[in-house]
Amino acid sequence: MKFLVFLLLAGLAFAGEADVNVLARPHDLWEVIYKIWLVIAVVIYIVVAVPSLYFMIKYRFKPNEREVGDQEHEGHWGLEALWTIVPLIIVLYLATHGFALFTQMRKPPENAMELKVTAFAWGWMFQYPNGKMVIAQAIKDTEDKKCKPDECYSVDGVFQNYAYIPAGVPIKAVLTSQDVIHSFYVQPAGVTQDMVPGRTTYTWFQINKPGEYWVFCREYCGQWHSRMFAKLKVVPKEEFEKWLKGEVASLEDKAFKIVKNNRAQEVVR
Ligand SMILES: [Cu+2]
Repeated sequence: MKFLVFLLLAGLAFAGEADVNVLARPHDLWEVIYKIWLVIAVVIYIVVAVPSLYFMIKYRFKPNEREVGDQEHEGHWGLEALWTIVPLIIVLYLATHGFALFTQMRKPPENAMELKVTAFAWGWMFQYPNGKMVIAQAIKDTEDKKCKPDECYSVDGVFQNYAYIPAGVPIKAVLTSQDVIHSFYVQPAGVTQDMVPGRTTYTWFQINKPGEYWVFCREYCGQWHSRMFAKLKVVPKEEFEKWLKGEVASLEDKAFKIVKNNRAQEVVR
């Protein structure tokens, strides 16, 4: 019993140790659990498959041999106990560890910045704590099926739909949708969360390394689902603050006007 308690605590304690020097969180937690499950799954597979194969060959049907089956052996207590207790321990460990990681993934850190994200067919609206807004939507003629991701989002060769994110700061994304169900996927952080009309859901992530990262819709939502992506521009915190205050020329405003015009045309049509 003590051993079981130790195992449960070990699962919890281990889950708490996350490397903060990773590219993005909570992806690091997924990595940990993926590796552990993979090793355990492979070991179980070998333990089950190799003897099965051996017995299949050794005790295969042969005419006039053991045709009535084995009448002499009646189970083995030691073996029964072994293959009940060992899997039980493994399952308890996986369950506790999995639950501990799940809790971490559902609980945004205290200092998280709140970012409201609203999905629509087919694009995203990002709203920052001070009210600043970025609309990410394919702004080229979307009937041109050949336009590549960067082209669909560019005006005069400049990519427009950047949502700025401070590096190394946890972001709590509060999600909803204007029309149908979409799903918010932050590629490097490995988080996916449904965005449901009339409901608010959330997820959190943190990207530590400045750069450009993709956000995709992961719920098939209609004709241009495949165009539904945005780019996160992760910049150092000071740069982000400047951008947030509008001290950096905002290409997004230009994009917003184009989007508004496009949408107005759509309504007229
Ligand atoms: Cu979508």
